[in-house]
Amino acid sequence: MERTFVMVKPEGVARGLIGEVLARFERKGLKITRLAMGRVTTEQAEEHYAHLREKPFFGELVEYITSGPVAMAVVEGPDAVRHVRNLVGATNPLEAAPGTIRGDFAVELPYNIVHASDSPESAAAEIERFFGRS
Ligand code: IDP
Ligand code: MG
Repeated sequence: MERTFVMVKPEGVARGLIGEVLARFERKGLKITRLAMGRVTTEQAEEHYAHLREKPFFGELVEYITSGPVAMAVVEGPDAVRHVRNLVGATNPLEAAPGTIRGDFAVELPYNIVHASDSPESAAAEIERFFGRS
């Protein structure tokens, strides 16, 4: 069993896509074991996207992710990290295959509907960052 962290980003929440996004993980056979609405603080955003700090779009990215309410979930199952990344699709909506979340619901960066952890180690850090120690 593996755990991963998923966030429906502000435009996904604003567009009413929380249920649509989470349903895809459930339909796949994965389990949602934690769920919360919240706001990402600037401090959390800068930490969460630290790997992109040198990119020219970093400021815009932090502004975007802190711009409105988000939905956060822990999703569990065998190889949950890789299954969820497959369901989410490529980072750039232009490259995300139809049938994936980003391929079906997004058109341009940085607005790609959903975040999902890229490794079990990132998942553990992100779950602690957004849900706290459990
Ligand atoms: P990921 O979300 O698929 O893991 P990362 O490379 O970790 O992709 O990037 C984090 C987020 O930063 C992306 O989901 C997207 O919202 C934003 N982003 C990534 N690359 C670009 C870019 O070239 N321009 C604008 N935003 C970007
Ligand atoms: Mg990433």
